[in-house]
Amino acid sequence: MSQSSERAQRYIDRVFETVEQRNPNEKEFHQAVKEIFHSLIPIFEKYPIYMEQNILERIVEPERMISFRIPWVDDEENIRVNRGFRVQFNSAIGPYKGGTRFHSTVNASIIKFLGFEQIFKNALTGQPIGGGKGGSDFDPKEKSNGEIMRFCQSFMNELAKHIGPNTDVPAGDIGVGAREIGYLFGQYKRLKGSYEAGVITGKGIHYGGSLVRKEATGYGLIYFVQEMLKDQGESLDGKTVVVSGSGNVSTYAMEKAIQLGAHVVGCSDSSGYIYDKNGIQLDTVKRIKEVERKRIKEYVKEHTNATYTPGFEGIWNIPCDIALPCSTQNELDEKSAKTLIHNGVQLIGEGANMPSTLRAITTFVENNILFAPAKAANAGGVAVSSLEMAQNSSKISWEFDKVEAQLQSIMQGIYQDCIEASEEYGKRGNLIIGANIAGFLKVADAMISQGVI
Ligand code: NDP
Ligand code: 2IT
Repeated sequence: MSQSSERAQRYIDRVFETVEQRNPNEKEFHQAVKEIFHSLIPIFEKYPIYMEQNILERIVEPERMISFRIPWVDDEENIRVNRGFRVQFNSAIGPYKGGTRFHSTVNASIIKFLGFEQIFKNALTGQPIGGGKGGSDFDPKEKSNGEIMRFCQSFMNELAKHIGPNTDVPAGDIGVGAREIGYLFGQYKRLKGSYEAGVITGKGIHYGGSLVRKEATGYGLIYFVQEMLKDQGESLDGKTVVVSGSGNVSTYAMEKAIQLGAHVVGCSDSSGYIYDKNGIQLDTVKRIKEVERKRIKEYVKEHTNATYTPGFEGIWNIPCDIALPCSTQNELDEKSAKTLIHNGVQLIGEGANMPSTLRAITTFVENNILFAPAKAANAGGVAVSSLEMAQNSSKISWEFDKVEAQLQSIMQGIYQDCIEASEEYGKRGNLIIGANIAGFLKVADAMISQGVI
């Protein structure tokens, strides 16, 4: 090891220790930080200014972390209490921007890992958006429509004090889709007494939403995968694809993959997975999930050739060319990675945030599997959110084709930036290093220009 790389390593180790001490027991946050830090040594070797400016210690500390009580009344008139969060992580390149997650597992660690990832993802889009994230440990499953609405209103009663079109712009994530965004926006509008459409994204088309936002993360993921395959002289046509989850990201990843000629044979929810060797019938999945809000196992009642297996991790046993983890963090571990490789997988595209464990990632890299990391591959959602903000501030709405073309061009740009950064730092084709470096540099340079912030 050269002297400069030893120095860089010591700096990274010292800051990582501080992160562990300052944020005890936040294992997901530690994991996200570790994943990025690993990639940065070549930058610090080449440009010691980032160490001299102590950028790392600044960037891992949120500008602000808000935690609040959400009291609400259920249908049986019990008073319930949940905990809400918003992390306003970094505003060096624009207002805080990032989704809102409602899931029973949400805690400070989950929100901070998501907010931290969001900083670099948002930078990669090339749009002027900083990093933030929010959510609650509220579990939307089995709740009535009225309960969801009252919860959203109570959540917004506090959140409204901290957000705005030029300060912090939430959107959806797990458990927060068009219905919840509508309730959140409606309450914000009542509280403010003015129509500030750009305060939240993922809105319905009839009240300020953007065409293609619903499809954006899934479509964007497939556009990114398409670029990777193009570089290999290949395409999606005829590839066998498995997609975990059956929510927003999964559904539209499946839709675009099918449009491009892929054969999608499996998807899942948190209870189990389905395998349909004839190809998943997406209309059925959409009806079950988007309209009826039921479990994925209902699918096999209508498609009797398909099978349902309980336990969501088993989905990685299905042989495929392309695996797209699109449900949640750490859903794909080392064992599943080995199974996928054993079955001949060619490419992994992360639609979810941090879906692969660190050991799974190492396994894929060591076996030369093409790997699209989340912060690059799933950036299409937030990119179109930014286009929604642009439409809101100019008070016009763009046609579907125009937004979709911009999404594709943004995903191509992200791919190019990642490839170039991976090349410059000696690891051509390693998109993990490429994404981390390209995202980091944009934010770090903006921070340095703005003084000690
Ligand atoms: P949805 O709520 O629409 O769907 C989530 C899907 O994942 C469901 O099928 C759900 O199953 C499954 N799932 C959720 N949690 C778990 C869990 N703990 N274990 C197993 N399965 C689980 O969310 P999205 O599609 O919006 O989000 C999916 C992922 O993509 C998340 O990691 C999110 O952060 C990420 N993402 C989302 C973006 C967006 O624009 N929406 C943008 C970029 C990334 P069940 O219904 O049974 O819970
Ligand atoms: O993880 C993500 O990028 C999102 N949930 C979307 C964020 C957004 O602001 O559209």
